[in-house]
Amino acid sequence: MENRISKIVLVTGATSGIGKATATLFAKNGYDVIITGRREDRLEELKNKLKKKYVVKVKALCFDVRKNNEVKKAMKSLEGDWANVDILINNAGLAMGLDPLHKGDVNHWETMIDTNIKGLLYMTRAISPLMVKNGKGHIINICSTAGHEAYPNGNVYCATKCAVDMLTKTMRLDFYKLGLRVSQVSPGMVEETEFAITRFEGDEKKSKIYDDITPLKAKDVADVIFYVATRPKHVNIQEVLVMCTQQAGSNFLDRSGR
Ligand code: NDP
Ligand code: 8X3
Repeated sequence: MENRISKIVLVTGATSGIGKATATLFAKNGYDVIITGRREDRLEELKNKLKKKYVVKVKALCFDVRKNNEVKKAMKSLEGDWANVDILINNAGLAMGLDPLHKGDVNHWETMIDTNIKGLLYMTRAISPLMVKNGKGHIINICSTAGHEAYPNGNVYCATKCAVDMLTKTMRLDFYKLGLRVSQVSPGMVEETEFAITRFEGDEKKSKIYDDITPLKAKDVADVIFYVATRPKHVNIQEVLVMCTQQAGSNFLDRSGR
């Protein structure tokens, strides 16, 4: 294993947005990447593109992070070098709905809890034992400003990201004496993603939340994740909170125009 030249990075939720931009940036820099998501056509398209453009190895795994049996099966399918994931980027996640709690949709809540919290846990449970055995590895969780600050109608989404924040902190306590790094990147608003269209279930009008502000772009967040992942072994960036210039917090947005 130590003869491996390239490092292996696994990015969950690589079919769009931040995950796709991150997988692309790592491939561009010579990493072999494992890309995951539920949309097989997108995974195949990205896999072919990255292999051709950057001449790296790419493995596409199509599964639902909410289903532990699918997670375990997908991770067990990794053979040889692929099994030794150096960097796990727990990115798959979503918001659904933006309503006060008494009007909330319970199915939305369950989807967010199952994806953002349980999915991250299932992935980490599946990947971390080998990292522990190898005495090295880096887990980078994608949280959000929503995990640090409440905003109106954010209720369950904010709570799931708050859980991610606490899991990052507690995982670090579990792993820091075992040679593993645990980091977290918490972005504010990010465009070039499907975040808004997913939150508002395809309603294009409601999803136009970036018209009067210049938010971060997916590749800005990918840059941060890449920086965090490429520090010397003795350096662990525990957390990066990153927002666009026109955002000062979850509830402080300069919407005076792009
Ligand atoms: P996108 O909707 O563009 O990407 C979400 C990704 O997650 C997709 O690749 C999707 O793939 C994957 N995903 C969702 N549900 C599942 C599931 N059940 N199983 C497997 N994969 C799943 O949004 P973003 O890029 O913005 O989101 C990435 C992360 O960034 C999320 O955790 C989000 O909460 C966080 N974030 C986003 C911000 C923003 O403003 N955009 C700001 C702060 C944090 P597929 O549908 O193919 O399964
Ligand atoms: C995404 C950022 O403010 O829409 O996590 O919740 S926000």
